[in-house]
Amino acid sequence: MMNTQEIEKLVKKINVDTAQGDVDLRIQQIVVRLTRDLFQAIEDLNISQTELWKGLEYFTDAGQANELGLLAAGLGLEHYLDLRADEADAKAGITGGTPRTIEGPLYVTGAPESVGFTRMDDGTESDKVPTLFIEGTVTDTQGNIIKNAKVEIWHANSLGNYSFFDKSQSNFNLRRTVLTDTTGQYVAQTTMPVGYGCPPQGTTQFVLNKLGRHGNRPSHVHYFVSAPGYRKLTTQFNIEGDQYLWDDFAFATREGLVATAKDVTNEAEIAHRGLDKAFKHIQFNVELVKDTEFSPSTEVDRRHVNA
Ligand code: MBD
Ligand code: FE
Repeated sequence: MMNTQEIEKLVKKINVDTAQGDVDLRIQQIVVRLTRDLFQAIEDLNISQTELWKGLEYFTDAGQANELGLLAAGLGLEHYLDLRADEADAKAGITGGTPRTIEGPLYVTGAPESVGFTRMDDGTESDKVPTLFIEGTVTDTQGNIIKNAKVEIWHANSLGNYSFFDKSQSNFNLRRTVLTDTTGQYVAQTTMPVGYGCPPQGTTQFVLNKLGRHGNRPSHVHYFVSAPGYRKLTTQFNIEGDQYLWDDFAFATREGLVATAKDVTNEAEIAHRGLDKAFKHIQFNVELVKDTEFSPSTEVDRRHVNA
């Protein structure tokens, strides 16, 4: 058994005293801290050799399955980073605007772009699930409209799957970029998403099972919203009525981000949309906060697939 001081000394001996070439001091700081905390956890919990190797093998498998982003969502790491960002904003005196919530692991760059209106679905599910119209404005926190704001939207299909990751879907199905029109509005015609569930045989669900947890998300739609001079917003709305709304395995549902899908059955409104059956409608307005030189950055450098 080693005490904390001995562990501290050992870790320093291994990764600090041995340095010869250029040192990235930030990486050194993080590696020293994380190995120290790991050694300490091995002491405190008496983690066995087998347990240690199983843990490393787990990360190998999770990485090969490209599930580390999913694991970060499921273990609440991503939500925790949101809470920290909220705290940093509060300290900087930033209030108002649409709340942030996690990006999740399934964004893809390069989606088709249009102005004002976009049709997101490829039509293959039109008979299976209701059509959904999502409409909203992008404004500042004073309610002034923001023209030409970039609204990136992505969501799952009727099986809870996302295009690109689900190779059975067409390219960029349910992924679009729409710029707000001269009145600050955007309209997206799509199909009702169904909540995502972690692959049942996957590495993330494996660990969730050990914790007695499910791996389900409520039905939701993701957004990145940006405009010059404003802070970039990463958010989602989660849809009222889903059994997982407040039991999300990724903890993304937040007050202010719950949307109601209203049934529209009025014949004139159906005809006005060029449809022949009832559809669902969600209003999701976005408020962006002005950027200043004192605001904490909302840019996150994160690897994305460019499909
Ligand atoms: C998702 O669709 C999602 O949004 C998150 C956070 C994790 C897994 C799948
Ligand atoms: Fe999602």
